Amino acid sequence: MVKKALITGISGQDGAYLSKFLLEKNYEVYGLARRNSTDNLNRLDVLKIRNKVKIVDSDLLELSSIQNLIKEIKPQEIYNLAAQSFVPTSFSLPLLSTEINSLGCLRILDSIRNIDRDIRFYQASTSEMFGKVQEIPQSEKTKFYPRSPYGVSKLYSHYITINYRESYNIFACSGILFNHESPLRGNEFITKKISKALTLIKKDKLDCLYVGNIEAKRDWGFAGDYVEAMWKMLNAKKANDYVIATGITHSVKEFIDLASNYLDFDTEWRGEGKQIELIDKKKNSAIVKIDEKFYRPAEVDLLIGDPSLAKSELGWENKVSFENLVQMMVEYDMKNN
Ligand code: NAP
Ligand code: F7E
Repeated sequence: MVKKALITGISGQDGAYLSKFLLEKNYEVYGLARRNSTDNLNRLDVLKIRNKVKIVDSDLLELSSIQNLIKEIKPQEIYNLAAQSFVPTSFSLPLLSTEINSLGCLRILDSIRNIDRDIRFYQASTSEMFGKVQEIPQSEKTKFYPRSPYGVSKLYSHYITINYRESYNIFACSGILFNHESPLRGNEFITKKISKALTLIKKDKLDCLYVGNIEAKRDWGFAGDYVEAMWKMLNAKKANDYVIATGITHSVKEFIDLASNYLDFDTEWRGEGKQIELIDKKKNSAIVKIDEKFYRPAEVDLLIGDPSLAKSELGWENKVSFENLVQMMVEYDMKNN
């Protein structure tokens, strides 16, 4: 029997990679997308899968529409990837972010409870729930301390997923994924912002990149590797929650250094604190500067995950290294900008 999967957030980075992964496993893939005034399914074009998935019109804010979709499609698996996922926007739009991220998840879970409790459910949880970290590295047992409305909203969906598993015996998993990136990453996230801007500077189409806190450290992996973990969770013998990470951390500054190296810039950092600048020595001009507007009201300074449970129980391992990830993103942007 061909399995059917419903993916919310199919127009996003992970939605695109997960669709490709499931299609290769011969799933019938349905993607929940909200109506947009412009075409936002271009990631599916890049991966050459747009005409292989079935797009269904809905929104995580609309309960009856979600219920109808589940009744019509009868999926065996639902992957809830839809979210207001940009941390700074969660500070400016905290209520909307919570409506989508917290109650959106509950709307799906409660629909499963009422319609078909055999549907397996994946919730896209996040390392942002660790926030001001209480332990290094962070594992499934580490205490949470979110630092943004986004992190708090995701903590609700994490616990409601566990609650529906324990209360109603639904096969519901929460994947606590650390930052994962790709050439298809949204433009406002720091990795894509760096790779895109530095390639534009290289081509003399931009003078300077403005960023916020370059000392922040993240455990960055490749999105293509991480969607495999989502599928492994839903196809395991027992539902559980897993940290998915590389186990290695790097600062934003290190990301900038590596990306500029790949682009053959000859650079050096000059100055200190918020006055620091990255100088292109050939042109003797700054190509990276700090702009305070990119600092957050509360920062997550350091994330580094311990993925050993995912390795031992799911056989999941990270494949693409940090160095290869940076190279992949820079090469893609060199070709496409
Ligand atoms: P993304 O690129 O920002 O995609 C988010 C998706 O959610 C988009 O398809 C967006 O649709 C959709 N969406 C937003 N609000 C919606 C609503 N009200 N109804 C229906 N769809 C809605 O995010 P991503 O990087 O692929 O991440 C996927 C999920 O994993 C998110 O839940 C994110 O919070 C979580 N996560 C991501 C990371 C990471 O490093 N990437 C790490 C941990 C967890 P539009 O195109 O219409 O905006
Ligand atoms: O920031 C610092 C910023 O926006 C990373 C989402 O997918 O991963 C993502 O959240 C770091 C932060 O990702 C700029 O302060 C400095 O410390 O790329 P980001 P994020 O906030 O870690 C988690 C796991 C998710 O779940 C989220 O959905 O970089 N930073 N300067 C900057 N960040 C941005 N965006 N822009 C800057 O100019």
